[in-house]
Amino acid sequence: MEKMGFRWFGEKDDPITLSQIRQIPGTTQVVGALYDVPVGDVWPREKIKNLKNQVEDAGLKLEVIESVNIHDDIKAGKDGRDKYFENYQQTIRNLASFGIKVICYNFMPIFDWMRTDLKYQLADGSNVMRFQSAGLEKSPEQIIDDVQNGSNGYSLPGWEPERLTTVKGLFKEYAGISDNQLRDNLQYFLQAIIPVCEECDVKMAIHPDDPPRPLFGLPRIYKNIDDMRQIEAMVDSPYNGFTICTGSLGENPSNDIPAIIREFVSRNRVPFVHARNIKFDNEQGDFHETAHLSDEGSLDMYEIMKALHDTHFDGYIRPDHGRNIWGETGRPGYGLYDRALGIAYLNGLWEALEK
Ligand code: CS2
Ligand code: MN
Repeated sequence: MEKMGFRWFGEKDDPITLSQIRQIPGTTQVVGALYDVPVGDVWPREKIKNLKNQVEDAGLKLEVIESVNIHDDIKAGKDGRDKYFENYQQTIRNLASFGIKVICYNFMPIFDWMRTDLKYQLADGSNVMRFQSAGLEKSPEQIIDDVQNGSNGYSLPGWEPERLTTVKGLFKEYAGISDNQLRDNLQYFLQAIIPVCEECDVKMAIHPDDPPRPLFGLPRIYKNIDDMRQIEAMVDSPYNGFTICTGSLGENPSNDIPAIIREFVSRNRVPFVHARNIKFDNEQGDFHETAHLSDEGSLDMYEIMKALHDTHFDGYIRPDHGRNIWGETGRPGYGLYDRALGIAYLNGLWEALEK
């Protein structure tokens, strides 16, 4: 696939190098971000330029940013959010001037994805992330403390030790915010930034809630096809787009991913796809992550790729979380080897579809 990418966490934080990424066959794009700019601040041109140059010097392209995160004042609809809109608009302009075409973001209150186990061992000896609802009976505070004291070494995104004190306060700010209010806050944000996106030719691509179900009483608004239709209608523009994350949406067994792809790719609303598989552990929808292959998980990756092919998808795509294999110990879900195998597999399916 022409715009196959690989997520990279930057020189400082990622044990994987750009030259390793360059050697994954069929990979042309790096999906990157600045990790040292506080949420809500403008991304400085100089830093974007450095990242861009690094990626291009390695023989790769940087056209997708994941993520430019959204300040909680915007998500919670606080007074004073307007200054963050201006900052976000400026960040879009700065990114556009270095050739960025897509910005992935999410609108999950407080956290990014949530798992209860970052190092679950599969029968083959590899490690993956797992989600069990039983682990969630505890209060968020208790879970936060457990994660903080956990032995995994890595924290969940948004649960980093330096952020945890603020996080406890943030729960109060979201108390009583309904799904509808969160939707209004997203619409207000999109109305402020999409005109700038249109002007700069940068597409926004919202990432699904992961897992796509209510958590800790916090509102959640991108869980299924109905949510997507509501988000699509908020601002009628192809620049108001989606990241279709097959794993995240697939974590709800009633989401039909090929049908979602067929509907939204046909309407030109999908600039970015995350392709990965998961496997359900029981009827309650507890799941763990797996290798990308259909046979390894519960999702039919052939049908997913076929839906993309049939709808002439020509956006950006990347493998998502993989297993940690072959002795790898880095960031959960973001090792080199299994994601590289994922790329080879996805490109193989695509070549067969093309022929
Ligand atoms: C990613 C998300 O690691 C992942 O699962 O797909 O963290 C994603 O980067 C964000 O939700 C997008 O803002
Ligand atoms: Mn994803």
